[in-house]
Amino acid sequence: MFNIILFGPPGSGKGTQSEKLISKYGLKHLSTGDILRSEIAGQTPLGQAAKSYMDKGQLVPDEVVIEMISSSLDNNPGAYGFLFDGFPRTTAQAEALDKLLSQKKTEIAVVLALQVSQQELVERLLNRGLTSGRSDDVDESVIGARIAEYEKKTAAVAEYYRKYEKVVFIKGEGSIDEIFDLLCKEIDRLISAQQVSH
Ligand code: B4P
Repeated sequence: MFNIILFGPPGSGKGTQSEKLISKYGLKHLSTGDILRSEIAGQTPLGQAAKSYMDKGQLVPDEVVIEMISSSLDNNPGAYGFLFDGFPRTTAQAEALDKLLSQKKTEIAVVLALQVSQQELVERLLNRGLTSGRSDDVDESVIGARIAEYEKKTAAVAEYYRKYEKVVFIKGEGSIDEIFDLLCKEIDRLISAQQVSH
């Protein structure tokens, strides 16, 4: 299996680039943000609980998202690999993911970390808020809270994977295609290295 984490602050392009990467590499896309939004749309108890956190720009509790990812992994036994988008967002989530993957005799190949300035993040999210209907994109104070959550709880995830030398930083500013090319170069390099070692 070949598993990637696409990492970065809110608005860094994770969702945007994931769509292109899964179609090129045939990976199964697991976006905790998308799963949570579909639970909200379906007005499930999980969605109703998650909405109160998301509307404030806060992270949803670890147990909830870890359980969601665990079921998604179980529901896709034949996948060639997974692209994790927006997960893990805390060190506890990263530890849980490593455990889940090792039970399936696999691991994370690489963490591709998109780097974007704070000013650009805020501009992109406010811009998406004009059309997305996402309540967490319209209010600048909620966007500020999401970025603060990232700094406080999520940035540490890059440190966690750096210990295992799995993090590659990618410039996340420029055109969507330019960034996609940078991501593909890294992935292609890893895939050829894996093929040589087997
Ligand atoms: P997510 O759905 O993961 O979304 P995101 O962080 O807002 O953004 P993403 O990075 O995917 O957006 P993109 O840049 O593609 O999270 C939403 C909420 O869900 C969180 O705040 C949290 O409450 C909850 N949640 C999710 N996962 C969780 C977890 N694991 N644990 C706890 N809570 C969790 O798009 C942004 C905009 O930028 C778009 O309009 C796009 O068109 C634009 N854009 C992208 N690339 C661009 C480029 N190169 N140039 C210009 N614009 C660009």
